[in-house]
Amino acid sequence: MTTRRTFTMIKPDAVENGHIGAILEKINAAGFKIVAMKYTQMSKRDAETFYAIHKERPFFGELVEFMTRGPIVAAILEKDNAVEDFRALIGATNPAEAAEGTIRKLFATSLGENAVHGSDSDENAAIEGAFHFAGREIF
Ligand code: 3AN
Repeated sequence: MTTRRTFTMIKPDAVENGHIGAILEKINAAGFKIVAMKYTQMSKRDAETFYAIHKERPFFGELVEFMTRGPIVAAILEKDNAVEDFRALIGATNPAEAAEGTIRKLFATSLGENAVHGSDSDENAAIEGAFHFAGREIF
C-alpha cells in the first residue's frame, strides 16, 4: 500500500544561502500540503542515527558534519504519490545531473551539499517523519 506522505529537510546549505522561502514556494506550487514543520538543528547523534544506512559509506563523516553545522527545516508533506512526486521535484542527488527546474538544480551547490532531502520509500518516509515529529505535531 502506498501512503500519501513523504518527509523532507531543507538542509543547512540552503538555509545558509537564504533559500527556505523559495523552496517552500516550489513545494506548495507542486501541490504538496505541509502537515508538519519545524526549524531545528540536528545533533551529531541525531545525524548519525538518521543516516545510519550510510554509515559504511566513505562520505558518512562529511555528511554528518554537514547536516549538523546549522539549522534545517524538517517537514512532512502530503499529496497523492508523495514519495515519487517529491523525488521528481527535487531532482537527482548530484545537482549537476538534476533536471532543469528541479529544486536541486536551482538551489543545490554540490553532491554533498544538495539543498534538500526527500524520502526514498513510503517505509522510510514514515520512519524519518517519526524521527523528527511527535504525533501531536502532525496535522
Ligand atoms: P538522496 O538524498 O538523493 O536520497 P542518498 O540517499 O544516496 O541520496 O544520499 C544521502 C545524502 O548523502 C545525499 N543527500 C548527499 O548529501 C550525501 N551524499 C550522497 N552521495 C555522496 C557522495 N558521493 N559524496 C558526498 N555526499 C554524498
